Amino acid sequence: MKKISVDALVIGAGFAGLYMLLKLRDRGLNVQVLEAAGDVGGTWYWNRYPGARCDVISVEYCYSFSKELQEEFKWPERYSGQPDILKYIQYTTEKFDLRKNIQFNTKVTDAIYNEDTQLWQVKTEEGQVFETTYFIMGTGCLSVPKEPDFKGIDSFNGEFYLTGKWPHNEVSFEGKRVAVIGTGSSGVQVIPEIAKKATHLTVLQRTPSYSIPGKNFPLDDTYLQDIYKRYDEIRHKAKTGTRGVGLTNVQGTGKSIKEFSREEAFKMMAETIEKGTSTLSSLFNDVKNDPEADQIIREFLYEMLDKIVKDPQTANLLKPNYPLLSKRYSLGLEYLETYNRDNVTLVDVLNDPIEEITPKGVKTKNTEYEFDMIVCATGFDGMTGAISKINIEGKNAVKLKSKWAAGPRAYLGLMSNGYPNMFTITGPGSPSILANAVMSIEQHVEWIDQCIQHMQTNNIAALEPKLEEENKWVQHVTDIAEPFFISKGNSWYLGGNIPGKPRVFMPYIGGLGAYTDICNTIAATGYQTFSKKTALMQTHK
Ligand code: NA7
Repeated sequence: MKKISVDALVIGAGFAGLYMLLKLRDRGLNVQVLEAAGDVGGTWYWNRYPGARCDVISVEYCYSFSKELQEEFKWPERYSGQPDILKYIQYTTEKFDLRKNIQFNTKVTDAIYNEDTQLWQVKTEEGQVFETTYFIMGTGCLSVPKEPDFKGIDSFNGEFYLTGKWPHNEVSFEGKRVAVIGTGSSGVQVIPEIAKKATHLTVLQRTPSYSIPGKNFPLDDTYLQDIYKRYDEIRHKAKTGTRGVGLTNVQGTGKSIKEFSREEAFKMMAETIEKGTSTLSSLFNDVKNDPEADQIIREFLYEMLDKIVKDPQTANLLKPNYPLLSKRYSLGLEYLETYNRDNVTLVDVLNDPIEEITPKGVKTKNTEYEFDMIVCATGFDGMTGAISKINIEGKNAVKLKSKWAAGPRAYLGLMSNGYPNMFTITGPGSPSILANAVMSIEQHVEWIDQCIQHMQTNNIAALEPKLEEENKWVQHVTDIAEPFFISKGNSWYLGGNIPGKPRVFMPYIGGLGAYTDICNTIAATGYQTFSKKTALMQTHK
C-alpha cells in the first residue's frame, strides 16, 4: 500500500484538532486531520442528546484567537445547547476553509515510531498508511463513552441509547416508559428533557450529583455588544486565572467559610446562586479541602434541595453524601424540579443494585422494571480513553499502553518520553478540563505550534521530554492535588469509573494561568527539559 506522506497528522476534528490544523497550515506545513466521525465537532458531534449543553458560559466557551470570529458568531443563549455549539464549530470550519484538510469516517488503529527515519507511521482501520513527522492527538478528554456492560444488555427488546453516542435521527419519547441510568452531568441534562415528553420516566440513580441551579437566558445584542467591548479584558483574565474564565459574578472573600456565621455564609451562597453563578467554591478558601467547611456548604445545598423537591423521601435520596468538590458538580437547569412531576420516579440502585437488563427492562436485586426505552448516561473513559484506543509504539517498540499501565506519564500533559514528536492536546497532566476546555486547548495548540517552529528553525528532527523531567512533573501533578477532595473522589478524573483503570488523578490542578507560565518559561529558555536530535541523529545540548 502506498504511504501518504505529510508533515503533521492531527487526530480529531473537534475544538483541538481544528485549531491545530489552522495553526500548522498557516505555518506552511502539509497537515492532514483524521476524524472517526462523519463531520467536525468532536464530543459535540456525538453528544447530541436532548438537553446537552456546556456548563461554561458560551461567550467564553469559544475560540479567542480571532477577534472577527469572536464577534461574528452570535451565541443565542448564556449556556447554549449542543446544536449551537456544533453550529459554531461548523461555522469556524467553513470560515477558515478547514474541511479540505480533514478526512472523515477514518479510525486510526496504530501509530508506530521509526527511529531510523524519525517519522511516525500511522495506520487506519480503512487500510491507509500515513507517514508523518509530527503526530498530534486532538482526541479530547471526554470523547470515549464508557460502554455499559450490564449482563443481558443485548436481550432488551426496547430502544437502547447512550447519551455519548446519540443517534442523528429524532428519538421520540412520546407514549413511552423510559429509564435513565446515570445521574452525572449528562443524566442531569437529559432527565428534564425526557421527563417533559415520556409517559413515565424512571431514574435509576446509583450516586446522586450535586446539581447547583444555574441561570440560562437568551442573549440579546446589548449583552453581546457589552461582551465584545470587554473581550480583551475577559480573555486576559481567563488565560491568566485558574479556570480559564474571565466573566464571573463571584467576589471571592479569600476567607474560610467558618469565619462567617451560618446565616451570613448561607446568605452569600444564596445571593451568588441568585446572580446565576454556580461556582460557590470560589467564595471561600477552604471548601476544597476542609471537611468542616464542606459540611457547611453541603448543609446549604441540602436546605436548598429540600425547598425545591417536594417529596421528602425523594429529596433525601437526591442528597449526595460526599464532599461537594470531590467530583465535578452539575449545572442544574430544571433538574431537581423534575422530581416534582407526577410522571417521574427516582429509584435507588445503590442499595438495590441493577443485576441485569432483561428483554422487558431492568432487573434490580429486588424488583423487575418494564421499560420501552433505556438511556444510559453512564459516563466516559476520561482523559486517556481515546489515546489508549490506538496502538501507539514509540522508541524501542515500547507500547504507550505498557508505559502507562500504572497511570499516564506525560510531561506537562503535552508529550511523553520515548515518543518523540508525539503531542497530546490537553493530555493527562495538563489543566485540560479543570479549566474552560477551549482556553486549555488554545494554550496547548499555541505551545505545540511554537515548539514545532523551534524545531524547524533549529534543525531538530526529533524532540521528546527528558525522563527525569517527566517523572518530576508526574509527581508534581499528584502532589499538588493530594490535599484536595478532588484527588480522592470516585470520578473519571481518577479513572475511578472504569473497572481496572489505574486510580491516578490525571489533570493538573495548579490552574491554567500558572501552568501557562511554566510552559512559556520552558519555551523561552530553549526547551532545556527536552532531548533533541537533528536529522543526522546528533544530540543537541
Ligand atoms: P459521569 O459524571 O461519570 O456520570 C456517570 C453516571 O453514570 C454516574 O451517576 C454513575 O454512577 C452512573 N453509572 C455508571 N455506571 C453505572 C452502573 N453500572 N450502574 C448504575 N449507574 C452507573 O458522566 P457524565 O457523562 O454524566 O459526565 C461526564 C462529564 O461530562 C462531566 O463531569 C462534565 O465535565 C461533562 P456512579 O457515580 O459511578 O455511582
